[in-house]
Amino acid sequence: MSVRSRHDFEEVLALESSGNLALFSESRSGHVDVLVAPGNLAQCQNLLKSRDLKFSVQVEDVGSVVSMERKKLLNAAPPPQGQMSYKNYQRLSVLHEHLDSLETSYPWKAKTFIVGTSHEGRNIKGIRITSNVTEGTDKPAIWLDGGIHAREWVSPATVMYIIDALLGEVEQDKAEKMSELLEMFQFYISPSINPDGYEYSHDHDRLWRKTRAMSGCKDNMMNWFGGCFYHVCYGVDPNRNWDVDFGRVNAGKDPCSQTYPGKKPFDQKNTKAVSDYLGTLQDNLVLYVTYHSYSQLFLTPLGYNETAPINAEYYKGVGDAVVGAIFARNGAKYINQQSAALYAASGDSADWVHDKLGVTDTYTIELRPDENSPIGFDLPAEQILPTAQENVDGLIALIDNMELSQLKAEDDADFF
Ligand code: 0X9
Ligand code: ZN
Repeated sequence: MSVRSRHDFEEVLALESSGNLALFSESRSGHVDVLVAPGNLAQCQNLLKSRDLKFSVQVEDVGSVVSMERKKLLNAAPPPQGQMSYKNYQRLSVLHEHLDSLETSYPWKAKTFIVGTSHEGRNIKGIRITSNVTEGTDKPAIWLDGGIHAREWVSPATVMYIIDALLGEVEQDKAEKMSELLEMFQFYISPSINPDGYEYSHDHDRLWRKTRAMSGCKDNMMNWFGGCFYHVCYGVDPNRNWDVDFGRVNAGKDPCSQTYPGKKPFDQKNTKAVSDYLGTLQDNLVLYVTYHSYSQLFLTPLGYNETAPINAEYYKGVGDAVVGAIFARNGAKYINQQSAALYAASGDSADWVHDKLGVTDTYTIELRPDENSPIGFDLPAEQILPTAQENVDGLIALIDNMELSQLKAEDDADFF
């Protein structure tokens, strides 16, 4: 559906709030995808026409596409215990067991850690990778995370592949480069930082985005007995829940909304745990990258404010190097732009690390498919591998071109 103005978008949000449709993607270059239940179709079409909102049908029956994927997944055997496969999307237990097995295989390079636990008690697991992981070190730290949005399945898969690449399980022709990176940096990587949502999107609702804690009453309406007038809402948008410009823009007021930021910053166990952990790394942290899908974008600071930052030229240079490297791998075109140019949104993780931890290099990457894809979150499993591969190359280009590497190159030049 086309959204030509903020006003159009407000109309769509109002239709979401009245239960006529569900927002399916955020608004991207003048359009937004919405999901309409069969029973609401006629009424919804009339409402859109009466508001002069232009629309077309992208997918007639989303349910059948999702259930076909589900059937395929149920038929596919999971990889043997401890192993990973990129032929299919994997459950949380497969990701976690693979991290454990990597720690066993590479005891001098890899050590798992627990960031914290989720509302439903699942571990938020991570792996620290560096050349001398058994010793304490003051090396600059790089944090990568995936899966903050539940339905963006290619994100945890890509982050797992990056872990495998750093350790030489895949991309073996890059062994020399990887050992250079592990000499210079310590990587902290957590592939699934919204584990309740991720599992829920596998078991119950493929298109679930948020966390899973009870978040309030529909339209904030309570009844006389202290219950909800309409119904209870679940989940908070974990990428609106960070303590930066909280709740100001692109953050739903209704607890049932897809972008509901929560009652207050960090009231979700997962965002609290991840931000606390990041805080402990502050002195060393030089790069933060969070992987989302979809639209094929490399998003640079800031995301809550469209004003260009003073170092816009620097971000342009880094981003161009990244999208160039991504393109060179498999020919996929990603766009390099300021995060708020997609849409301004308050309370996201990259902005918090940027503003509150004072890290210059904080980026959000929107993985495949491109923005015109009809069911963007449901990227066909055959595309997991190329997506992951191009993002190994993208990450290397990012590290090679970021401020710290440039400073180091200058130091080395002075030295000789
Ligand atoms: O809306 C989001 O949180 C991200 N897009 S997604 O479709 N994966 O949900 C984009 C975050 C970029 N940040 C800002 N624009 N602030
Ligand atoms: Zn996302």
